[in-house]
Amino acid sequence: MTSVADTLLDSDFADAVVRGLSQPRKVIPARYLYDRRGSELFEEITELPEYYPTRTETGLLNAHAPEIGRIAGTGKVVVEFGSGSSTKTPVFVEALRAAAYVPIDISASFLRDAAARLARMLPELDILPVAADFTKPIALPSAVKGRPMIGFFPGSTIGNLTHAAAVDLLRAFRATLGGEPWLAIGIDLRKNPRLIEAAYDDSAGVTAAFNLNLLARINRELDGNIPLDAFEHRAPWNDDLGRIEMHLAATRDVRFHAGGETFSLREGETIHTENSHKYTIEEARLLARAAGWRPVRYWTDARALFSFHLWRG
Ligand code: AVI
Repeated sequence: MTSVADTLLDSDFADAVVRGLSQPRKVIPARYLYDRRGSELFEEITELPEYYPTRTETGLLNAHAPEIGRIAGTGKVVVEFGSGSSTKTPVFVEALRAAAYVPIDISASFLRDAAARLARMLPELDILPVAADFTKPIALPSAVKGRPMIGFFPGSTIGNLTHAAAVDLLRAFRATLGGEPWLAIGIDLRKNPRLIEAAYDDSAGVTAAFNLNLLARINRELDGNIPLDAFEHRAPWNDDLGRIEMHLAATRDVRFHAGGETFSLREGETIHTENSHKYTIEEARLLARAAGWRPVRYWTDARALFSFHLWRG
């Protein structure tokens, strides 16, 4: 069934595609990678041998969530931003002995499924889902307003934003949580670029399928006729900007229509579809301060692949 949110999203998608493909450097915002198929492919990515972030962060949470509870205090309302499938949630809400859990996600259907799954696992937990765009300040359910809050933002999703947008988002989190909140956030670390490139261009081709699904989505939803065999996935490390990028590169000159417009790309020209910024520990702490948060503690794994931080508002 199509909800109001889905309908709004569709017209946003059309605008973003037409605008993004009309520019000299073609770009489509990364959030459009996540239709149902894209979300399924992303779940597959998280289990790939090369994709170290999910496994490493899960290890950090298993090892340190009780300590986070001891430092921040238990019995708070846990607000998860962009909760998705909520896979890392149980260990966190249990260690924090959460008074309630508020998952926020743009996809109402994903939210419903994840909340139902979590309710079966943790029947005692009060779950109050909110379908909203978490990049803007959000009014939380009145049942939890004014209660002590801890935001939960795992997965290094913060890395998908430019530095300026990341600061804005972290400020919006403070506004949403209100009072003197805490934030528990996962941030992927800068490391040997070869390791990062492998994580974003895996040997099984799942990340390539995830990226190319965006073109298939345009064909499906925006009446497009993009020849998918004229594009390939690329994931170059950009050392100056400290980020891995995803692009869809034309393997030959190509012309197609989508969203009622006609577009053409020369061989080698790309559509930029995602950035995933990597931070040093000091950069992550600076990011916190720039957004009005005070870094309290952080944890990393033995190989320094990934970091998990606790901040105070
Ligand atoms: C969702 N986000 C944190 C992922 C990342 O690692 O930047 C998205 C992703 N793109 C390709 N692989 C994973």
